[in-house]
Amino acid sequence: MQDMAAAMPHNPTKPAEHGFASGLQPQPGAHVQPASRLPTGSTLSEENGSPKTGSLAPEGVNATIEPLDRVRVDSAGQVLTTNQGVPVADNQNSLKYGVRGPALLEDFILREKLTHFDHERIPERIVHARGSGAHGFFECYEPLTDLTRAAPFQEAGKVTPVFVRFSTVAGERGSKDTARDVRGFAVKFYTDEGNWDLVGNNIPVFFIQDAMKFPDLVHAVKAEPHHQMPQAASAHDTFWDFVSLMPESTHMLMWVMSDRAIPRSFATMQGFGVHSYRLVNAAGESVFVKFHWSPVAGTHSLVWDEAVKISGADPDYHRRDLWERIESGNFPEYELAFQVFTEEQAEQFSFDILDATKIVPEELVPLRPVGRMVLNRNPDNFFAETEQVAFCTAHVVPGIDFSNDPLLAGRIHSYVDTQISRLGGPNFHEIPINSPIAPVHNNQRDGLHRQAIHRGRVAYEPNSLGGGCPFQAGAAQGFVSVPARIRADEEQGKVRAKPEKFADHYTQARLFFESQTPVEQDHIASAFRFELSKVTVPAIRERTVAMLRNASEELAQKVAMGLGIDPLPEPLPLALPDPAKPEVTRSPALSLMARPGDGTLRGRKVALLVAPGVHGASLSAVQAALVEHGAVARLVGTRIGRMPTSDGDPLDADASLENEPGFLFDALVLPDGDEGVAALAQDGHTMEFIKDQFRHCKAILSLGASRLLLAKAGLPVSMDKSHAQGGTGLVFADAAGAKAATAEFIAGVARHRHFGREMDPPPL
Ligand code: HDE
Repeated sequence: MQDMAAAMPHNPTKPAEHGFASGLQPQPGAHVQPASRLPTGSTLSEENGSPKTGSLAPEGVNATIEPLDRVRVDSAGQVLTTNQGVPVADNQNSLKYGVRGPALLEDFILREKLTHFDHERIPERIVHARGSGAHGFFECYEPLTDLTRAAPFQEAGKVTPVFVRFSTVAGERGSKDTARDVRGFAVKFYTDEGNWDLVGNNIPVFFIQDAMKFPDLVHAVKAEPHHQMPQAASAHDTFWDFVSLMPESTHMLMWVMSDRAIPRSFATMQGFGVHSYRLVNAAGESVFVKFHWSPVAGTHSLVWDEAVKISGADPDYHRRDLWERIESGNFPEYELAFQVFTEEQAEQFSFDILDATKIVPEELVPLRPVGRMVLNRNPDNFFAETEQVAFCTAHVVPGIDFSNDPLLAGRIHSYVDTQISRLGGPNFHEIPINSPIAPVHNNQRDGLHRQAIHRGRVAYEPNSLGGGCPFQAGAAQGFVSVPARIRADEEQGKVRAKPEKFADHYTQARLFFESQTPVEQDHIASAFRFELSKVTVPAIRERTVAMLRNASEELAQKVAMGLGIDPLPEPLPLALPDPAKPEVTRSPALSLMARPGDGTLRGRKVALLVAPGVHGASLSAVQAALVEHGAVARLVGTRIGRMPTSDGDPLDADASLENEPGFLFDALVLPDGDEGVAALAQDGHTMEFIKDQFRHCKAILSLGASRLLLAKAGLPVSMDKSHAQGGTGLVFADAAGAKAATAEFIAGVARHRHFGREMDPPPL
């Protein structure tokens, strides 16, 4: 080492500088192998190691692991090189003529490093720029060969690897996770017969009916072009100007103003294919299908005040939640269901199944569960996988086909087109995360960044010089489009127009609103009020209220009242004055409350407050019970570190009231112990913490002396009961009743929220 150091260029006037001479570098051969060093369950980011140590997929169910292995890079124990593989002697100093002299142009090492750095960023997605991804698998429950020949659905237990990317729509790549927005829910199935991308959202309808309007919609919702504000928010003039002039958006607005648009986590939201697609079986028979993903953990959302606060304290809230669930083995899981209906049934519906602003109510066509998806592996590298993944509605496999939805038609074009500029050319399918597991053979050649080295002189078909290969698969094996007939064509010819039922803009908006629970309806009204209160042009606010009157008089009135609009404006004229009578006028399945989940606490975060002098044993008992039920139970202290307790061993707080504020947790436990409670009572953060937990309707367990804290926070709770207060989610425990109270609290956490105590506006 000494000899080497002497031979290396270094700055003799700064001996402590990094470099071989500094002594800070590991000696050659002394590199520690990360694999032996990483504790089980630690994350890559923590350890900067490269082997995956999170819970890996059960063997055989993550086929992306092996194909991607050929490109995974592990630098453990390796010497630093240039991109040409030349070992780099000094990674600290550029090449200069003398230590104080000019830098030299011949420094190819510096220039290569800077040039690569200068081009590290690629254009972000025009929509859905902010996203988080995960690997996993899809498992089929039973053979569905009567419906489809698509490879993932051919046998019970058939496993297909997937990569999923969740996203917000409007914000830029670095924007906050908890914006009020639609969430993308894009799934890439690496099937035996090529890649199938189900590029969906967490809301089953869309703002517009025709792809022609998509650029207008996106221009309206994104930050306004003159001053580039607001970021990741629809609460501004141009969005509401556009949608209030597009009554077809009313149904989608109801969903986007509901709590669906502020999910608690990616693991607790549904996903939908949105459009009607087709399933095609081996005999070529086809039916229509709508795709639904439902989370096993239940559908849970945030409340608006919480979402706003989280966006400041942890803009990566959903990304972190997804990462941590997977690292800790609480794998997000979703059930896939089909809604299957025939062409003849579709013709009888009161709405048009080609209209993406309409759902097919579950009461009309029930959901048929067909399989489950488990996300069990975090990406190794965000850029290589989550950023470079390219989803596309045109990626279908034999057994899946399109409907004539005009929005879908535009999408089939748009995704490939955008990838060509975003990923720098036509060969993005060769980027490892995008390349199929099924083999690729065709005569497409060349282009920027070509990876494959095609052998031989044949790049055309038909050929005899290559033995006719690659040869056409034929109808039995290859993709065949459904030979669907288009009846109206002959009378109408080419038109720029819509079918009549598309003009019924309000029936399903009403269905959605009326199917919500009163709490959800209140939240929808408050969201409209909030968003429209940010609109500066009064005519836009009034036009929106005029539009809402056609969907729900009650909602329109509430919103108008909140905005000081009196009298109500005339309802907007109806495009279709006499729409068909709907089959269903209430659909309980549309409420978030319809899917409470599996009743476990998996993935929920509970804060247990600590300060020097709390009673340790009672708090530890609650913590153990929470962990047993799958919760992440963290000790949040007046500071981090060890805290003496009143009764024995110290407790170790790994979070503080300052660095993990209350709204980041799903529930709260307040400790017993006079001294500790007094210390907590002196810290203003404690009061904020408790008030937020209360205001956001979360379960609270108060042990022994901690009642004092609730009283000091001025919460409107009766203090003389020793147990749960009905549906309020507040549980008080004394030493004798601690076990029963803990059980009651755990049930309260599983219920997610206790809206019985919600007040609008919030009390002082
Ligand atoms: Fe997209 N959409 N979209 N979209 N979309 C994109 O593709 C587009 C629509 C959706 O995680 C873009 O690679 C058009 C509906 C998701 O990478 C772009 C129309 C639904 C994602 C594009 C729609 C979606 C995108 C931007 C109307 C739900 C993120 C970058 C005709 C069913 C995928 C990119 C990911 C991304 C076009 C409407 C879902 C520009 C033209 C409806 C989840 O190609």
